[in-house]
Amino acid sequence: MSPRSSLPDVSRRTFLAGAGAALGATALGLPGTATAAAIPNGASVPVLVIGTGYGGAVTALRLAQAGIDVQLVEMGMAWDTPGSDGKIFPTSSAPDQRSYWLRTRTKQPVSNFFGFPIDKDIPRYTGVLDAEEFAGITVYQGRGVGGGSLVNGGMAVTPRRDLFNQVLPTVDANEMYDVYYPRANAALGAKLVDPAWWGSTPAYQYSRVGKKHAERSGFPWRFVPTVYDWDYMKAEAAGTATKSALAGEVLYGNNHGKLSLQKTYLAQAAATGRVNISTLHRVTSVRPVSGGRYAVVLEVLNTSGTVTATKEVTADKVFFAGGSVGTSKLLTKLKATGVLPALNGEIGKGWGDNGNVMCGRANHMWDPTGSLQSTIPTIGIDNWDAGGAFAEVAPLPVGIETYASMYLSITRTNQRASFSWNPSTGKVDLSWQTSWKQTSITAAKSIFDKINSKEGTIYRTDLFGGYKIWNDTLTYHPLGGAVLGKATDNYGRLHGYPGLYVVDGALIPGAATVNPFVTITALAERNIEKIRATDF
Ligand code: FAE
Repeated sequence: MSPRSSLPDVSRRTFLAGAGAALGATALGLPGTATAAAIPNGASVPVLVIGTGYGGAVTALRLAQAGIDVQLVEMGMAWDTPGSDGKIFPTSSAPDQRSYWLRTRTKQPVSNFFGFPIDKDIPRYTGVLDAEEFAGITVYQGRGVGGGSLVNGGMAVTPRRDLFNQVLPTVDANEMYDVYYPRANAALGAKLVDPAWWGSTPAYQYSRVGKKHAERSGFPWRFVPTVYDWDYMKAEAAGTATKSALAGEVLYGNNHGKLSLQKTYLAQAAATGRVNISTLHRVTSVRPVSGGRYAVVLEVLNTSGTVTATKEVTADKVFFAGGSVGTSKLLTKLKATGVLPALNGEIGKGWGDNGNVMCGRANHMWDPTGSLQSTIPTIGIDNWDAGGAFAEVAPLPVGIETYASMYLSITRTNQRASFSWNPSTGKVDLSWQTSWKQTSITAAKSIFDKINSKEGTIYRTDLFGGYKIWNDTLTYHPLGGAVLGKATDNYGRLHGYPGLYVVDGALIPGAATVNPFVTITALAERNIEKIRATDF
């Protein structure tokens, strides 16, 4: 891929189909949305996929390659057209309406800096990052064509093989490690950073400091592959390409360099000519109709989030790929309200936060982490066996020297929550309690208490408000809610309804031991291969 490349031509053509209908949005100087190609009311399709994240993209590609037409439905925007500033996505340091899904104030994971709150008011808009608030936890998710791949850190981590049975005990690990993980990693474009460049570029000084401190305290660490185009990042560093990872872009999308699903699975799917995507369409209901088919109700949204129309279409088969939260909420509602009463009692259960907890450490003045920090993490500290934590060394890309080392820890935790329908609010609740994060904090402390003691350093208390050391109120990695082998059979077929499938992070029971998107992708590859062979 050339340093200045963006979407491959074929996918641009498909995603840009119907740009005329985007006029309302582009006239305001906001990114457009390809709605002209949207599925018409009353349409009948063989396959409808709800959501365009990892599970949805794998499903669409593999079915389309087998000659099956696929209709993808995505509640978020297309993210294919620049706004009046010439950019599709804003930087992390200057969030605007594009940054958040229907919020009027930002909700940044690092909410304070030197103690001062940094969140700000923004116009309500169908932006790219959803900070969805439940009673005990905020769940960050991507919204738009590409789902979480639009906003995530790109860390493409395959779990340790010896831990896989704890994650998905009913899945054959040999098959996963011999066939589906390699297939997923190849299609995602996962690659390791060039260690020599990493060892010298100012952009990874923060990582090198993290490695040094881990080593000095006796912790194993490892490079993790990512889905960023490393040649592009080198060109950014050399000043020959427009900066993206080196300009603080990640949380609200990367304008360049990141191999989001738009550039990988979804581009390949578009190239088959068998895939159509309806953006700003939200699925609200799926019910059985005659002939073993399903009626799917869709709300059409404008960029303020207002429902402007409702459609009903029918499909032979429906794949739920709305992400752990999106799929679980929909299925929980449909079971509780009697629309899909034969779904079993496992719907909505087994949800977890992948043990996510964040913290920062204050380094000495002789250990600067650098004013230039790549937003794409490259290493993890592995203390899983001794302390139950895998910690990614994360950036704090604010453009000045902060002397901070940031970490997102993924920890061993058995805490699981359930989704339930609340008839009085007409919403789905989640039973997660903030206090359940204590297990994760204890696990993360197994690494950072030791490093602090060895280095003579302390935790930062100025980053999360209220002098908090731990950000224990969020997750980036929602998992579970329609668990494989429980709510579904061992390949994601929902019990009670032939032709309904779950293909996303909802299948994974609450924790993956590492960042989850490679496992979600590999599992989707495994399941769709079986489903395509036996159910079509
Ligand atoms: P997901 O990618 O969330 O896609 C679901 C899609 O469905 C979304 O586009 C939704 O808008 C759409 N949708 C939901 N409900 C509906 C509906 N009713 N109608 C129509 N559309 C709907 O699902 N993971 C890693 O492995 N490495 C990382 O470095 C990493 N960093 C992250 C950083 C951030 C800030 C965030 C938010 C996540 C990160 N993750 C990371 C998690 C990863 O992105 C996530 O596990 C996957 O995106 C989940 O994939 P799914 O296919 O389950």
